[in-house]
Amino acid sequence: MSEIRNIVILTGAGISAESGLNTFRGPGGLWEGHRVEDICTPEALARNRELVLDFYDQRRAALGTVHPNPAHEALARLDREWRGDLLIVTQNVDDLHERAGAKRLLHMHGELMSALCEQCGHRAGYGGSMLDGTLCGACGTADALRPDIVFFGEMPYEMDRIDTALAQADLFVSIGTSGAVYPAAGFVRSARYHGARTLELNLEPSAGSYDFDERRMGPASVLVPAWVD
Ligand code: BJW
Repeated sequence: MSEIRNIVILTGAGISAESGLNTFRGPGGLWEGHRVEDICTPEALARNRELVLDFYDQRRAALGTVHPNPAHEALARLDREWRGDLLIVTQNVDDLHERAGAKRLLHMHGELMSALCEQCGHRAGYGGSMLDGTLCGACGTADALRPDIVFFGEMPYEMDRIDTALAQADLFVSIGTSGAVYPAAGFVRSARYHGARTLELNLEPSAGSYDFDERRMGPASVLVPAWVD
């Protein structure tokens, strides 16, 4: 990697699968028997508020039972040791990258362990239930907290920072994502357009697999440490 200085890494649900968290698509990848695209919308939250808040309360609680796997640990090692610029852009709402020790990380689709106030837009770390009428710490409104998760039709976080990093990347690596959801699915083309080399690490080829210069297929817990080391 001698000619490489700036690295952007995109991760998806596949990197956390071997930690025991379900992916969204493919066999068994259903959200309570529904397509994620039908449920993860602001409209569905408005229609079924209690159901959705309860579902995320349970997901938040379940995070405590899972642990980072060798793929998260390898990326955290790379983050610690890489002297050039590096940005891990995760689509995942779990906190396994940070628990493995990654620092140069952003959550473009939000975080399970954070709440968003629908009244004032304040975002803050949150570990409890959103069904108990907790007041927003910033504006004091009750019953206005929702999961800080980017639903379909909402703008992902930190797009300016991501676009800048993609434009400066020498290497773009995509790990464990199906390439079914935009704008993340378009990052490979953007990085290539700006001259980056592109690599996909996945269990099976993603929707945009042939946009990558190189593809390696297998479980993330094996492929990612092998690539990093
Ligand atoms: C392994 C493995 C192992 C398994 N090792 N690998 C029509 C055309 C184009 C776009 C649109 C369209 N209509 C609407 C849109 C836009 C829409 C969209 O993309 N829709 C598609 C369905 C078509 N996107 C949006 O609305 C986004 N916002 C937006 O576009 O704003 C406007 C904008 C304009 C201009 C610039 C920027 C923005 C918002 C998307 C929000 C997504 N939110 C979710 C929330 C889930 C909440 C929850 O957790 O409950 O984010 S949906 C869900 O999908 C989640 C994920 O982050 C995301 C991606 O899924 P991911 O990670 O790829 O998982 P899977 O399951 O799909 O794939 C897993 C992969 O792992 C597979 O490939 C396996 O092979 C692999 N794998 N085991 C390695 N052991």
